[in-house]
Amino acid sequence: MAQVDYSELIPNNVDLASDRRLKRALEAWHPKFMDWWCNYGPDQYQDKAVYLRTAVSVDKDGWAQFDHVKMPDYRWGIFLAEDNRDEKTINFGEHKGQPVWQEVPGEYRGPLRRLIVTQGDTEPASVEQQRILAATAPSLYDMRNLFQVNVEEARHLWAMVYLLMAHFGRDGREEAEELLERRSGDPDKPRILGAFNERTPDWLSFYMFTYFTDRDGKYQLASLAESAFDPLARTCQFMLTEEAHHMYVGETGVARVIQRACDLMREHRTDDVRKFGAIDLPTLQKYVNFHFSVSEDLFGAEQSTNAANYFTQGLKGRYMEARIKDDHLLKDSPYSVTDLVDGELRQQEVPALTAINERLRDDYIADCQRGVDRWNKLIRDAGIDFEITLPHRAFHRQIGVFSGAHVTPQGKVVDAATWAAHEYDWLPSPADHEYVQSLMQQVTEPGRFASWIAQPRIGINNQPIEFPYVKL
Ligand code: BYC
Ligand code: FE
Ligand code: FE
Repeated sequence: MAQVDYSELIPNNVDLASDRRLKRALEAWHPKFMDWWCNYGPDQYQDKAVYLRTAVSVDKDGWAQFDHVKMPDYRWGIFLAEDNRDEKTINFGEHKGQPVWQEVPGEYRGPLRRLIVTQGDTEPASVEQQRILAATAPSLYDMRNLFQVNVEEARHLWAMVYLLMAHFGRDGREEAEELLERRSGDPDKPRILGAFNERTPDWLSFYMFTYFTDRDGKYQLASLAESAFDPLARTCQFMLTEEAHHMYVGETGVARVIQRACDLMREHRTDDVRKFGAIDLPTLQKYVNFHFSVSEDLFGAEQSTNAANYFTQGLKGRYMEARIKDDHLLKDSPYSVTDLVDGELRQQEVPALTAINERLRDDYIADCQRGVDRWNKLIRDAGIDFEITLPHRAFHRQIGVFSGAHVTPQGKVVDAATWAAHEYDWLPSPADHEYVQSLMQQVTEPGRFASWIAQPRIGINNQPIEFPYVKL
């Protein structure tokens, strides 16, 4: 391979040029990453110019540069958020008040490596899940957003690989290789977390995924951004700037599907918008039920000693740890969790330390609800009597205390037969999937949109809606 100037090719603020060992490790990994990207990243369109945002530095001017680039030429950079505080100290846990760590303490090598690998694994997984969507993009604007999300998730993989290579020696290099070897949905070498082995077969699923599952990313990254291991904290802080756009794609995507349905309902005075090639609100509700419940699972068990240890050791904090008004040790604090006792859902006080996962899930659910409220406002403003709701947290769970139970979206525990009789009232049925799939026809004329989705209110980076976001 020709000599590559890595400090040029990989925009970074980690002084890559002067770290020869790290540079060598990345040089060995880079071609494997490119192989993965070309074979398991976006299918086709790799030779098309896409209007992408690239981060070339972490400051105000550098982190969002827009230009038409071909995806393989995207500059996947390595950035840590700047932190100018000289004496930054740990905010929580048994090391509270001590200086943050610039190197991995020997006793926490195992758990830190595991957290970084779990996080890192989700990033390429989501790219694999979204691989075939461009072929059915409802517009060039949407196709561009898909590719933007994909290149940034790949950058998040780079971010975690950087940490593994810079701080975990040979083990880290091996983990970096394995991150390229597991595959979403492959029974022999699946991705680590459940939601990342599900399929994302259509664009409604894509918007739901970026609304609900990328939002899990926001909360997990935010809690890792509190870590006493400072390089991890600062890496995650910077990743969060990109996460906002992914959730925007999800929230506005779902909103536009709702808008289209409402417009047709009003225009034709009917609930049956399928006749007009749109997605009816009850079907959309089922997709909400599915993606919300699958994403809730990503927070782990309601009560977890792993999570308690991560907190006490200072590895993973709570959402906005510094803003919480308590002792940040949680030795004797209680926290109220929903539990399943003798087949009934009950509130229980448990030690706050073991309820760290549940607390983060609570923050997440409240955040999910805010967007749902905005969707409902669109429906109300259209004069339509329908409300989208988040299902009960115990509904359709695979991880944690509710995983064996059958619970309705309203939070009623039912028997297996009742569940089976209603499953497809609550979750998308094969016929729903088939219907949504039947709508997925690619639209490539600039400024035009598929029948089932309204156009966005504004373009990307102040460009008009009919801008050639992808040059085909
Ligand atoms: N699937 O004690 P518990 C993102 C396992 S999304 C499969 O609760 P703990 C993104 C668990 O490993 C953000 N297994 O677990 C979004 C444990 O196994 P062992 C992703 C699961 O340790 C969109 C056992 O069950 N980042 O960035 O508290 C696009 C006991 O559970 C699952 C992170 O998740 C599951 N869902 O783990 C792109 C942050 N849940 O030890 C990107 C990193 C639990 O008994 N990860 N298990 O064999 C973590 O912080 C934690 O590992 C968990 C909870 C949140 C996953
Ligand atoms: Fe990500
Ligand atoms: Fe994301």
